[in-house]
Amino acid sequence: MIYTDYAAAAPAFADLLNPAQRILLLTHVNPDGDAIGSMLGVWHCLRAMGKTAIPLASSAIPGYTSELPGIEHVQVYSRGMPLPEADLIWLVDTATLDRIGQIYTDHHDTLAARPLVIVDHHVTNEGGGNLNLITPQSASCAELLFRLLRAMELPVPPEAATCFLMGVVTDTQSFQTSSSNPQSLRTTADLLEAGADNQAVVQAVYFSTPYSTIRLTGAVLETLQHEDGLYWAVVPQALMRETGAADEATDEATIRLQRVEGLRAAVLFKERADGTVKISLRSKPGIDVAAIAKRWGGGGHTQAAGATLHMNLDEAQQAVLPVLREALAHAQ
Ligand SMILES: [Mn+2]
Repeated sequence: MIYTDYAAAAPAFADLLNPAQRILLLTHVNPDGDAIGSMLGVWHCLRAMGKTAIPLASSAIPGYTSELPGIEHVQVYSRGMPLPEADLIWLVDTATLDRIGQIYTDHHDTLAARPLVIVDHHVTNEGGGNLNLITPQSASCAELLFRLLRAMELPVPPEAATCFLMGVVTDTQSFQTSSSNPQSLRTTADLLEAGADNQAVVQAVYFSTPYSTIRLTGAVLETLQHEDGLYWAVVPQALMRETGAADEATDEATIRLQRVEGLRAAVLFKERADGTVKISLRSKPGIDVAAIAKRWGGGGHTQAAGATLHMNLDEAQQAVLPVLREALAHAQ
């Protein structure tokens, strides 16, 4: 069953959740603030209900989430680890099951054998769970979860509210994204009233950038090229090594790219240690980058999407830039 409205979904979620005692919480690989904030916010709520919940990240958490309340309970999966016992799996902020990463690769049979609930806001999510709430209009998964839990009349402790606020603030970039809407602002007001620590989130997201990230961002912006409204930059693996920047550090460059006047679409090509190339696509309304990312098995949102390309940096640029040029030409 796929719901798009949290209030309509609430009774069905309560039916599945009430008998469950051990709940495994999962989210996407290379988790961002919305992934971790969503997962940990739900964890606090389930714990307040007296349930055992296990938040398991597929890969390392971003540095700015490292001080969220309860973060020490998040386990990080490593290859070959057994999957914790659970009678329900709750997947958040993840468009497709294979986006769970190595956990999916190692345990897809186990995952398929257990009841799965999905709450997500990615437009490309096709709803592979036994029960799904998918609301692409929601600017973050965290705000959708908060509204769902409230509709289920479940307790949302202040620590949960702080985690959910992390999701809202990072996915909307503090209400700068085109997905930000009156509902996100109302939900944020409710989160603050529920005791969310806004200053802690703001400090972590905006005033704790590692020096190595700033240095990397400068070097990446040196590679910036453009052609009409199309902007792109590259991050060779050597640059990651030279600056010692963390994997998530390139997010800062992606945010900077979007600030250029007259930009219609942008792409950051990042060479990963395994030789694949991660593309991060951003666009202005009228250009659907989720559809473009899908060509290479990626996904995301209409104005912000990504994919992994199994080719080198040069080949990736030769593959992606013509597709973007065509998308821009068609949108004119
Ligand atoms: Mn999200």
